[in-house]
Amino acid sequence: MSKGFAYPIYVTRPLLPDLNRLQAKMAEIWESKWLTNCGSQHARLEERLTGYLGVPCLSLFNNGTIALLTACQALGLSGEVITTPFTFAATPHVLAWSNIRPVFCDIDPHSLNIDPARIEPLITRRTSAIMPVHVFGHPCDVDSIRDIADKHRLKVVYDAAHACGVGLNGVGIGNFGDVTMFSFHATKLFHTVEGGALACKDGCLKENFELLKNFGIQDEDTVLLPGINGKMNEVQAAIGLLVLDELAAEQARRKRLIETYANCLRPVEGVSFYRDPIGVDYNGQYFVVRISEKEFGCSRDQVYEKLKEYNVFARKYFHPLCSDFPSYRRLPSANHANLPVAAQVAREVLSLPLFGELTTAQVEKICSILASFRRPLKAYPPASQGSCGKGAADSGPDAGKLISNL
Ligand code: T4K
Repeated sequence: MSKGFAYPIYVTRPLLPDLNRLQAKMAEIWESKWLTNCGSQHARLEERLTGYLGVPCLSLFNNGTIALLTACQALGLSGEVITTPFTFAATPHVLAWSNIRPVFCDIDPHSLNIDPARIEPLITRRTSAIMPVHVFGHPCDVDSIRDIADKHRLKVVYDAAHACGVGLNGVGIGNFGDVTMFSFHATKLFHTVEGGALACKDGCLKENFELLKNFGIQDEDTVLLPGINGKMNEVQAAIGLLVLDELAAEQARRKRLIETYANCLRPVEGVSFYRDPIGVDYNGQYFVVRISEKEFGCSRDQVYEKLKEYNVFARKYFHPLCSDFPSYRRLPSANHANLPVAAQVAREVLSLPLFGELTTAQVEKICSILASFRRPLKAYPPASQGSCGKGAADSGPDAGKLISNL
């Protein structure tokens, strides 16, 4: 590929701990012959992460999705839960699997998180909770959400899949709401290959998580609850311990790259990005831009396709909106008339490559490739017939099975 990179540049790459250190860890596990069911690696990781996240209680899981499912079960959520359409599929799917109807609420045009001003009109007598997402790791308006939840006696379950290590005015992001879920998937800044956790303030709730993630088994003679298998195994936990050792350095590298992106893209008309307000300690999980077709002269879809020609694999997180999935698009709250901001944002967002191994020079090159696509508007026909690339079509099978009884 002469005009771009000679090798693919993906949106992310996992932080891989030193292989020799991993081998030593594996030898420890092999020696113990203890592979899962909450062994010593699990205990050590839980303790260290509780401190790192600054939360009162933490329970580890085999992935974030099962953790979120367990939170719904433990809190006894039912009926309807108000959430954002601008998230990964797992958020509404967890509700659907819990026989709960997701009610989609529009988002704030800056933070891209659920817009608290739009929540109250969606509350009905069936509403049991709000499930906001700290999307891309940027904190939600936690104070307004708490006020609404208190007023209507609703639970709040935060999906903080992207927000491991984020701080808000010196407080760990896992301290808001009733429960906060973190994802430790390989694509996350901190990871255990696959993994997740639930944070809460209440020791009794943590005990409930522990029971639920182990089939509801209390002891050899007692199975108290219909639980699930949500346990993180010893290999996952050991990898997590090693990744945790290297996290601060990875974050420092990513923060430098974010500054490079910001400096290079700030002057490019039609490209915008969000910076957290003062008081937010950002974790460096993503760098997301919005492409305004009107000002940039080229649509997000065209930019996405063109970047691939240069071996740059950005991602359209999160397009399509979850409310446009076949399983949900017939819900009244999924109507685009109710979600104007989310609908526009989903057409404009693009997650650019961000991981510690990238160099400043590579980021500068990605930015100059992207900026080179900019055209005075007249030079480009509308996106549907554009010369940059084809617009993505929103087609697919009709309403799916799962949602039919919601
Ligand atoms: N809530 C939210 C808001 C979430 O974003 C997620 C997950 C969840 C809940 C659920 O948490 P988990 O149950 O996953 O713990 C990825 C991740 O699989 C997913 O965890 C994540 N969100 C989502 C935003 O991104 P994909 O389908 O984009 O992943 P994939 O396989 O296309 O990977 C993206 C890029 O990462 C690849 O192009 C290259 C790189 N990569 C990926 C993997 C898996 C690697 O370099 N190595 C790897 O091993 O979903």
